[in-house]
Amino acid sequence: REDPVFAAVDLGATSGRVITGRVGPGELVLTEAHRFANVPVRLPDGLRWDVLALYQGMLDGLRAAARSGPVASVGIDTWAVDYGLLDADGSLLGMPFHYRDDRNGPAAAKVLAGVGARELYEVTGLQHLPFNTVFQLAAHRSTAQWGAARTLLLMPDLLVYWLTGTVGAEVTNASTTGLFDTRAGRWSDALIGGLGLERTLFPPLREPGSRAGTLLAQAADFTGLAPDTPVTTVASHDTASAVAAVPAREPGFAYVSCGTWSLAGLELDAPVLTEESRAANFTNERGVDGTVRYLRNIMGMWLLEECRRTWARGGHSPGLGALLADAARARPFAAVVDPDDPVFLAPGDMPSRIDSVLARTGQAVPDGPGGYVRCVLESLALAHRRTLRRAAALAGRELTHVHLVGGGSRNELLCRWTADATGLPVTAGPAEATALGNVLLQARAHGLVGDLGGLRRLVASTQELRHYAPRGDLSAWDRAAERLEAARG
Ligand code: LRH
Repeated sequence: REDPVFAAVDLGATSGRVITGRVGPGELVLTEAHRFANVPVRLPDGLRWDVLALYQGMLDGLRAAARSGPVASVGIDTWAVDYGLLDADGSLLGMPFHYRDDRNGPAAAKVLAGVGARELYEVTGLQHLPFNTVFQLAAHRSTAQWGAARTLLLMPDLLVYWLTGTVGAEVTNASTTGLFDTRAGRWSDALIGGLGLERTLFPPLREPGSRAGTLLAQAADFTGLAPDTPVTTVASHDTASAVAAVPAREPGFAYVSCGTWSLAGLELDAPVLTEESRAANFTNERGVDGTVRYLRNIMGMWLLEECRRTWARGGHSPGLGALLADAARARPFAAVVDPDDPVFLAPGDMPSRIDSVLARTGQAVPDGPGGYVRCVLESLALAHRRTLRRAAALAGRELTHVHLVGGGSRNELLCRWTADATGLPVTAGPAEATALGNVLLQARAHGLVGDLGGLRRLVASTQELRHYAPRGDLSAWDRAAERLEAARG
């Protein structure tokens, strides 16, 4: 008998993919069945996700997966915080907003004037990001649509609903809404009520590993998957799936899940809800098996991706390989920026924004694209260092080793400079940590792998990893870090 195959639907901010994973004793093999672009659309009333294209891309991918052999189950993960609203008939009301839409800042200020940032943090343990669901809802409430809304579904839950007809809220992702009580592990009735939201908008919670349902006939017909194929609830927040697949052999590791965002932090047993932690803007998002993802968002490869899009619009599109080679040759520490600067959040001309931050902080602008890429990657390495050190201090832990997972782990300069800047050994890979976490949670639900430790050992023993020992001059990074702190003010 062949080992079973699980289909992971993994939607990221710039692309979606359907990946199949074959899991057996000592075996974990991923195959990409289908990849498609995720292109947000700017409507007159805001930046939206093209959720129909995403759904169709998912169906096409599942059909490709079905052609390669029997599929034991399907699991879906996406980015966090964003949602669709259903009316009383279960129909989607409008296209979901993109978290980078700029309606959220003013709405956040309004919510905080009512609840208070401290109180919000004590309950939710969530870092302040202007796009947390709680703030998006405050903006959404003033629309005509709102009166018709009966159910809120986070992005992966919406896709599960279209696939199975069942409604639920997966917990790792629910923990990013700003309406989830992190200690109790439930929706916070007090916050929901206090903000004047209908409690019935929020569906019952689902734990990773449970069964969400089976395919609706139309989805089975289109994809060619068996009609009784289960859709398994995975850690539907992509970052939670990625952290579940960190190839750590021991507990106590630090991680950076690096894609469009860099999510840098630790895995803890219990949340850290102190005032220092709030002031440092660390989040306590829920991981698999009741773990806490104690981390902070860093602007990540978005800075580089958006630079490349800007250059491409100007008719200049050097390949990534050439850009990185130029960056490796560019002058070290010529310019550093704080990736957390809110000016970088919205889509747009990133090189000009970097220029404006450099002007504000009295630094010269880089010399050509390679210089910008060097600036971005060194700045990210410094942000990884600052965030991991701060996480360890706030959680009372020691840093010994960093795992860098996700697409960014393919970027050798970023891995090397993260090792050099932190002075810690870095293990890079797997690049497909999120899809692996998705597959493994399904496999576990089917009795194939053991606890989180066992699952991670399987990743460590089957996936290709690279190791970076810190080298060179830590004091040069110390000086660059001081410059950055001074520029932050
Ligand atoms: C990464 C991610 C991150 C969230 C952001 C919205 O893809 O899920 O964890 O903060 O997207």
